[in-house]
Formats: sequence, C-alpha cells, structure tokens
Amino acid sequence: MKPTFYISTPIYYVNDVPHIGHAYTTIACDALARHHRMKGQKVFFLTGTDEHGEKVQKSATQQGVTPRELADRVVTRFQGLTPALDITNDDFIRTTEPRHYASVQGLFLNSLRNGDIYLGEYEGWYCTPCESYWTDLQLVDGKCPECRRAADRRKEPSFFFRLSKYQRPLLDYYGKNPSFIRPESRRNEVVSFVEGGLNDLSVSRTSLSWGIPVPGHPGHVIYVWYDALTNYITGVGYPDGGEMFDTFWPADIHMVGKDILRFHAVFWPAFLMSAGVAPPLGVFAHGWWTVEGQKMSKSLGNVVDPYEMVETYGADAFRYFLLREVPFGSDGDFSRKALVHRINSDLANDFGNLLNRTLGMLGKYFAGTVPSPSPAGEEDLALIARATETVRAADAAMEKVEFHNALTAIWDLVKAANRYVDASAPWALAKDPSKRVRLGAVLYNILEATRISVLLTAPFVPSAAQRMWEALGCEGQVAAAKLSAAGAWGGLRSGVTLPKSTVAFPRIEE
Ligand code: ME8
Repeated sequence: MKPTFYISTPIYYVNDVPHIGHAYTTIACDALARHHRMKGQKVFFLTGTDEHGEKVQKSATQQGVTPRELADRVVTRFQGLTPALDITNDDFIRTTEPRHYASVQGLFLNSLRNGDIYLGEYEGWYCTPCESYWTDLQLVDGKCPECRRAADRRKEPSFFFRLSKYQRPLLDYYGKNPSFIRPESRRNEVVSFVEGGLNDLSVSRTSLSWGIPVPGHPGHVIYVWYDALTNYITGVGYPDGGEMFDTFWPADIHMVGKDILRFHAVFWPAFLMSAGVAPPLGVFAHGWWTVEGQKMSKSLGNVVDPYEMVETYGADAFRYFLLREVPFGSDGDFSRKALVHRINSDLANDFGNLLNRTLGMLGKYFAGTVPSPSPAGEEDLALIARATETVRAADAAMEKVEFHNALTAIWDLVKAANRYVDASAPWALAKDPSKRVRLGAVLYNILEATRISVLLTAPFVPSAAQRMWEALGCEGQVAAAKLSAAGAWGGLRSGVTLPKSTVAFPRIEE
C-alpha cells in the first residue's frame, strides 16, 4: 500500500454560493480521505475557491462590489461547509493568496522560458460561464458546445500554450496509466478528444484585469483555468518544493464533475509536463444531479442549499443519501422523498434499530454488561465470515471509488446481523436458564457485527458512527481507528457496561 494519499476537490467559483453539486464533490472526497486515513495512510485533502476571472468579475459588477469584496464575502460560505458537512480537509486554498501567485507565476515562467508559452493574438470565441475558448468549428448553432449559452467574439493579444506539442505525450500517458481517467467511459471520451488533435491554448487575457499578472507583461493576466488548476500544486508548496511536495505530489485523485474533466485530464497534465512536474496519478469524473427531475437553476428556484439540508435532515443523512442513492460516476436525481425514505429505511430501521434493540436486550438480560464470546456454532461462523468479507469488500469498492457498492456491502452485513437476531431469538433463549451462556454469545455476536458495521460506515456518517462507537463501549475516535486492527472479529470488549438505548438516526415524518 502506498504510504500517502492526496485528494482534491475542484476549487469553486465565488460568483455564487454553494449548492448540492459542490457539497456532493466535497462529501465524496471527504469519505475517501477518511477511508484512507483509516487504512493508515498519511492523507492530504485539499479544497478551496477559484476567485479570479471574468465570471467572478462580472458577478461582482452586477452586485456593485469589487471582485475582491465578492470573494471575501462568498468564500465564508464555502469555508462554512467544512463544519456543516463534517468535512476533514487539511487545507483550504484561495487563488487570491500570495502563495498561489508565486506558484502560478512560477509554473508559467517555466513554460515561457522553454518556449512552450509564446506571444500571439487570439481571435475566436469565449464562453464566460464556462471560462472557455472555442473556435468557429466548435460552436454549436453559434453557442457554447458545453453549456449552450451565447459565446462572445474576442480578438486580443495573448500568450499561447503549445498544447499541440503535447498530443503524443498525453496519449502516451493515458496509455501507460490506464486508471488515470476514471470511470472508464470518460477515459474513452478524453482519448478520442485528444486523438482528434489539439490546438494551442490561449493562456492570458489583456481585456481583463482580475487575475494574476503574467510576470514581466503587466498588461496580461493569466487565464483563469491555468490559474485555477495550479492550486493543486500550490497546496503542497510549489514552487518552493520541500517536504510537503515530496511527500504528496503527484496527487492520487483530482475529483471533479464531468463538466470539467477536459481541463483536468488534458490541459493540466500538459502544463505540468511542460514545466517538468509529474502529472497527477488520477482524475475521477462524477455525474450530475438534477433536482426533482429538473435541471437545477436559479430561475427555476430549485437550487438545493446544503446548509438547509443539514439543518433539516442532519449532515450524516445528507452525506449517506448522496453517496448511496446513485452509482458514483452516473447522473442522479435528488428528491426529498427519496432522501426521507433512505433515512427511515436504511439508517433508522436497518442500522439504528439493530443497535438499539440489541442494547435493549443487553440491558434486560445482562444489566447492560457485554458478555464473553464463546465457542461458535455454524450460524455464528457464517456471521463472522460475512463480517470479515465485508471489511474486504468495502475496501475493494472504495479503492475503485464505488461508494454505492461499499455501502451496499456494509448494509448486507447489517441485514445479515438483523436476520441473525431473528433466527437466534434471544428472547426465547432468555426464558431458559440453561441457555444463558448461549444467550450471552448471541448478544456478543450481534454487538460485534454491529461494531464492525459502525467502523465501516464511519467515513460516510461520521457523527452517528462516533455516537454508536461510544454506545458500544469502544474507546477513542472511530475515525482514528485502523481498519486492519479494528476490523478483525473479536474487538468488542466484554465486561463493559453499555447504555440501554441510543438513537443514532432519528426517524423523519414522511
Ligand atoms: O468549475 N451535480 O467551479 P464551479 C454535481 N472553478 N456536481 C456539480 C453540479 C451538479 N449539478 N454542479 C456543480 C469550477 N457541481 C471551477 C473549477 S478546478 C481547478 C476549477 C460540482 O464552482 C462539480 O464538482 O462551477 C463541478 O465540477 C464543480 O461543482 C464546479 O464548480
């Protein structure tokens, strides 16, 4: 196993406040970061905000403030997601920070010096919402091929990055690193795009002032995507290098929405190759959410506010829903009905109730004290084997970034534990004093299967998992437990006294 793991979210534009899409990417990264910490890896998890460019400047003008004022106001809403959603990012980067200026200018200068960046003139189209350049041929019915909004004609002096030169090196890189772009279907999309030929890319603007100046050419500011992508190396100390850089670069996963895959899988590795910096090891593109069957938009008034979700349903439930409802990588539809259904059926009924009813029986039959395990019968061995297999299966799914499969595997264990309760009928055993040892063994097994389930759900529902962990008499933070040790059967301590009940997941009125 690699000793380190570096994962990043995209950095979010500050032209508007966060919505469910931003929360989704950040939560997905957080679950992975937590999982990798529990595997014992040293993790670096970076998120932040993208504050320059025409889109932010335009939004500021519309609101009658400077871009800086807008950024300072909106950034707090993105930073606030960390406590609200229980996110464990190690750093938060703003592209307006001095460390980032040094990094972007440093990277740019490397390519300017080796001739990969040269001065020319840009003539073509620009889509401000996407901050993207397009040629006549690329436009669809005169509109941006990406977002189908009107693009503007531009003609201005510009520095260009020699992207055309990197067609072969990029294709070689994809060929040698089959898991660089995931999921697989997206990889094919990018490979065909690059095989179709690459034009040199305009990487500076003179008609805009809100950005990082090109060193030595104060009339030019660096293209916002060149600026933004560089955040991933700024975060680990570029251009100075040092221990952080050596430890964590190249990043393991840049997590992105499918809308911005091309920037990450084509432009970014080319910029890095040109400057002599290793490309990232992986880019994962996830799908898009619609809301109650419709595209989310301000004009429809159906934008889902993550803060409101947390207030109404709690961070654990929101996190669980987003990662369980849809296969990661596919598009999905958000609906309150589906969310409430998942909370009541998966979280409250299956999982919460497993612990709660077992604590009830433990209280009644053993005054709450955890009995000793004893030699296992066939049905016990089946449960133990299932738990051991689940630890392996959940990890395998997480390695493939298949959250839904990890959760399905964990819930199979939860359901198996519930069936074991019904089949072994502790309430019947309790009526026969000669079955007391057996009763103790059964309760131990249920609690132990629950403990392992709690351990595995900790990356997804961190607060509830911690409450359940404590209710099971386990010490310390479940988030700090190591999967290899704590995932082994038999970790539950006998002789400790547990509460008679606990509500891990309150039911919601439908
Ligand atoms: O693109 N469903 O920032 P951004 C799922 N600053 N995810 C969604 C979504 C939806 N409906 N809408 C947005 C930018 N996202 C650039 C990135 S990175 C160097 C620069 C998520 O504020 C998804 O992760 O527009 C998408 O990639 C990101 O928000 C775009 O955020």
